[in-house]
Amino acid sequence: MEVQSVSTTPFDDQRPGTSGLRKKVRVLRQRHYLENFVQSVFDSIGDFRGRTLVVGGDGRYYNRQAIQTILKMAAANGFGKVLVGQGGILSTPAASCVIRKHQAHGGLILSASHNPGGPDEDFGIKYNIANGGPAPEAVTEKIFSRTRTIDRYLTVAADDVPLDVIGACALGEMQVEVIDPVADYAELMQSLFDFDAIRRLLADGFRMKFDAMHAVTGPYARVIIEGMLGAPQGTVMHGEPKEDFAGGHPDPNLTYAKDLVDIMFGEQAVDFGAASDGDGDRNMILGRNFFVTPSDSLAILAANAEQVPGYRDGIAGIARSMPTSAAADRVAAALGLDCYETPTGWKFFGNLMDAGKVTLCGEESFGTGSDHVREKDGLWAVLFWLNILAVRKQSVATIVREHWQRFGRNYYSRHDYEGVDADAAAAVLQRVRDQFGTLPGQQLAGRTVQHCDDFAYTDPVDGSVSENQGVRILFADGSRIIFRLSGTGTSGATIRLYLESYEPDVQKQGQDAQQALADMIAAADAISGLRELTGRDRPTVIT
Ligand code: VG1
Ligand code: CO
Repeated sequence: MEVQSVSTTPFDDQRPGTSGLRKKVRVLRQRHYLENFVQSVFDSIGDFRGRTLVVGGDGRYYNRQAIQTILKMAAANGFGKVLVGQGGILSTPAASCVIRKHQAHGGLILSASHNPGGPDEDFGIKYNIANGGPAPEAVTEKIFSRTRTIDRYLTVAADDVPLDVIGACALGEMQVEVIDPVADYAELMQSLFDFDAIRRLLADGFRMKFDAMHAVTGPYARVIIEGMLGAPQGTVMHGEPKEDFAGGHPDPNLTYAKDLVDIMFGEQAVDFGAASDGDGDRNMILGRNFFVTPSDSLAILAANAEQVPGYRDGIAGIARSMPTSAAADRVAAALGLDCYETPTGWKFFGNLMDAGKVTLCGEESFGTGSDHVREKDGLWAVLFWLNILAVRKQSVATIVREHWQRFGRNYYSRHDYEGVDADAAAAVLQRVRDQFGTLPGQQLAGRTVQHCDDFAYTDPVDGSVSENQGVRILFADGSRIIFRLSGTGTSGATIRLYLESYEPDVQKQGQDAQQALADMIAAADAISGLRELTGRDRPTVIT
């Protein structure tokens, strides 16, 4: 089969963001656009001749077409083999698992995660390295600089590869193996959690619902939760992956996972509810009439890890992204473990896990995971909770309240202002920055400002430095106000305002978070001029 070298010219703005390149489908479908990016990846990842590449996606619109393009380019560029999920499906954590298990050179994951899908919506592509995790900044910068000089890409003229039947076929010199997208992942989950105990819990009348949001986790949850763990059929809601997520927004939060939230806060509430996002790496955990914040969830998993077989021998350390609440820090301190604070995005956790410094990681944005893979993992978090529930035999709410009693409660909220004018968004952050010199020592929201900065991170393993990762106002009592611009949006800018205050007094732990944080919210607006500069009078989404 003849390799063709197709001449091309660079596109503007192919810089990978928080997790890869995310664009509107109509942008990605421009002639040569996807090819340019894929070839730029291949030109930036070292010698892969004869080695294996993993390819799969969340099943959204354009997934299959993109995979066919990638397979032909992989063959032309000299990969030995591509492992591709049946039907083009691989959740992000499953892709990470497959890369590691089969010692692949890396993988291409096709997803725009929690962003909507369809011809007028979003698509994305991300490269993961041999450890199964997102490419670190050194690699994404190399890819980006290659996109600016690229002048040719390599492909082969061939028929499309059938993706729906498990088995192998040849594409030129390269082998394409269509694999069961669930099998390797399910086996890994079984090795970590006490499936017998969870099976008994479910057989004893414990009721749960899992909302796959018409996205990638449907097949995984059906096999694992309804199949292996024996939950009744219908436990998995919206379990059929759809190219447009049935018109929904596959983001597992209180706003978008509405059907599940209605059940869990209504008269039909069951003992446990959970949801995952478009590509299966996020999770939301609910009890009967009860929402567990992702920051608390990380802290609770860490505090209960010894009850789970995969973590019985203890955890090495904990890492959280900077905007995530400090609830996990308190658990780490109590257990005598190190706790690391990284910039937003999973790529920063990989080095820490590879070096054996941390076992559990989490982000406030509904992401939790461990060193079993190098991505955050939605179903893993759900199974971790089920394992704890099976051992402790208490309700979700009781487990969380007992945690607050012991460690104190970190009141926490994130306010997102989506689709804001980019200049206005930059001006909001700049206005806060301009006060860095005068704020420390001042009283704000009844607290003393201690320190302000632009968060910067020096990787403790490789020494690389990442600057400008969020504007922070830190208070003497541990409270925080943080402003950050999103790196995953595809239209306009998104301002994220993160608010946190610490409450050790059990008597005061029962408030609504928005009420408990009301002074902080008002102070954040006063200092930044957010409403005035953006013309918005309220956030788009509050979590
Ligand atoms: C958001 C979240 C971040 C997460 C990222 C990818 O990024 O805040 O915590 O790692 O999405 O998640 P940003 O730059 O928009 O704040 V996923 O599930 O979209 O891969
Ligand atoms: Co995701």
